Amino acid sequence: MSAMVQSLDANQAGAEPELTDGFHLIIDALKLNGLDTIYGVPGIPITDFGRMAQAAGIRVLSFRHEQNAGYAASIAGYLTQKPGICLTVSAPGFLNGLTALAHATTNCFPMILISGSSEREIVDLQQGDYEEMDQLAVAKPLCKAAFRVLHAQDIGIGLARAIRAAVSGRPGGVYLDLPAKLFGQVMDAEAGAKSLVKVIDAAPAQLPAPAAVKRALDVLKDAKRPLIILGKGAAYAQADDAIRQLVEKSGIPFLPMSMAKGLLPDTHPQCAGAARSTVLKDSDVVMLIGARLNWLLSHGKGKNWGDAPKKFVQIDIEPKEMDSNVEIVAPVVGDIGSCVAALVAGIDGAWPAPPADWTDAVAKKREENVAKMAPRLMNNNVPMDYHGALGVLRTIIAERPDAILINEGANTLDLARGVIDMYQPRKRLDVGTWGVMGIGMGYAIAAAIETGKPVLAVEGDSAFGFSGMEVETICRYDLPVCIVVFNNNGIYRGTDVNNAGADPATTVFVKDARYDRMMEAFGGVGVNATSPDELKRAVNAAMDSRKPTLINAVIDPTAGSESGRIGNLNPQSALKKK
Ligand code: OXT
Ligand code: ADP
Ligand code: MG
Repeated sequence: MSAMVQSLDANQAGAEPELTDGFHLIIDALKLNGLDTIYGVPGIPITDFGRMAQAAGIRVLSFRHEQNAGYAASIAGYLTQKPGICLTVSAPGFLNGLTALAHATTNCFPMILISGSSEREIVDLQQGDYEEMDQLAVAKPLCKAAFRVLHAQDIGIGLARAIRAAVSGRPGGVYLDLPAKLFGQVMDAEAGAKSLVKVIDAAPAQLPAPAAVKRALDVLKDAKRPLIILGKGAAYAQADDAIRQLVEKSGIPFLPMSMAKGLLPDTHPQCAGAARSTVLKDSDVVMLIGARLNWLLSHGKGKNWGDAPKKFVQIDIEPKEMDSNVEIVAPVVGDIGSCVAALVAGIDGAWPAPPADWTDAVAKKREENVAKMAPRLMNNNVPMDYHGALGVLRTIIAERPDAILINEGANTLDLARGVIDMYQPRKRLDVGTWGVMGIGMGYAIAAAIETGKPVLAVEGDSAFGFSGMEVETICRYDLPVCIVVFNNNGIYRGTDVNNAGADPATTVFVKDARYDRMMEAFGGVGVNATSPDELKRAVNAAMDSRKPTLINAVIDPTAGSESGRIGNLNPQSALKKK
């Protein structure tokens, strides 16, 4: 306020200093920090801000629902190591974006949710303002940090704090609350420019302690059956060469978590992706790189890990991650690039190759599983089963390894993860730590925008429904996105029956729906594919033309299983068991 009064006084004195306002300061602060893309939905109080940002050269992608814009921002953060920006209106728009902010935090993706908010004085007295909500308080428990800016002169510092919080240490989601009044606040332009902050070294290298590196190398060197698990933190870190060197110099088999597939090619001779159960069960030393021992790794214990005693080595930027589920005998805390480089430096010519009986056993299991799957991928059944349809997509990705694959669903997710080999880092984007449905179209849009590469989104029909309206967004921006909806008439299977009444069962949808027509409604290409051959032709045409395309892939409704490969997580009904 004082800055505004000063500039008015100066005006009266005839000096006519140039003025700026909250709108322009936010735009300038974003641009100064290289944040040139915003994903959001316009409305009070941010409509003009979106227009002005666009006029100032920021790319503003306008979505149909904030959750999808938020997922787009979250994956933009993952792909670029810069916080993805999501912009929403107050209360309901903010809440719609919040799921994605929590998702970003859970997955360790840097993102900033910027929401306009209502008048503080009225909100705090709960006097019923337009879209009244204490958004800062609501956001706080769901993100890494939350800030509110009340004065135009604090915009620079506010954004700097948000950027640092999002990308430093373990990345995550940050909330930035901008009350409506802030946008119109006026201040002296020169003072405003000076108040902006260009964040220097936003994610500083965090070097591991030499003793921690030596301890890890000693444990690895003594291993008889070592294993490296690569997680999406390793992919995020963009330390691709160092990781490849570590794997190849050490000779240790590696298991990629879902989004780490392609960090080294799935066809690499040391890849144990197709021998997952064996390597988890039989390994004696496991080094985790950017992967948590959460539910996706059965918390590092139990029958999936077998009876053989295990030692865990863990590389992570977050010290509190160590010992979160089981004892970590050699914690290496630091950024993955620095930690892996330090380990590589410690692997010299005298490094013992892992015993051949171990690497041979892993290779044998892998070959067995690959051979078992191969004939299933070549079937030309009509209606298609998952393997027939996925076999086609596997070949297409092998031929187009720089395409980005988005994947969600239950069977559609779990089977695609196993079937479709990945060849390059950060090309497979999926449901992540929460197994969340709804990331599909937001991820597809951001992947196309951030990388310029063609995108193939492989979607269960249920999964697609969570963000399906964004096909209009894809058409509006004319993005090179090909969506394949695995249409099996429902969640897991399309065959469930409700014997208790006229309503359909809870897991089934309208039978034989034509999702391809949704795309046609907005001017994109729609194809109904009933056989693997038709599917192949349609996907290749879409990838070549880069035209927005939706292929309704008709899948046998009996082909899937309940909850895909995680049916064991469903609580069993005690009554059913009796
Ligand atoms: O070693 P073994 O012998 O065991 O073999 C393994 C590998 O070695 C081998 N393999 C290979 N063999 C040959 N060749 C190759 N290349 C190869 N690669 C691997 O294959 C096996 C299996 O390997 P995998 O997959 O690596 O191993 P596994 O044991 O499965 O791994 C365990 C996990 C836990 C790591 C893995 O399963 C995993 O990552 N799972 C993630 C599961 C997940 O997140 N699922 C999504 C959630 S399900 C459910 O919640 C759904 N909902 C509810 C809902 C959600 N989620 N969100 C919201 C907001 N609201 C509601 C809903 C609504 S799913 C869903 C919709 C479902 O319906 P859709 O229509 O969308 O989808 P359809 O099911 O298709 O109808
Ligand atoms: P996945 O689901 O693939 O197993 P997780 O999301 O569980 O992977 O784990 C990612 C881990 O990577 C997190 O513990 C996070 O702290 C860590 N991480 C993210 N970025 C870095 C980085 N640059 N350096 C070190 N660790 C990182
Ligand atoms: Mg389905």
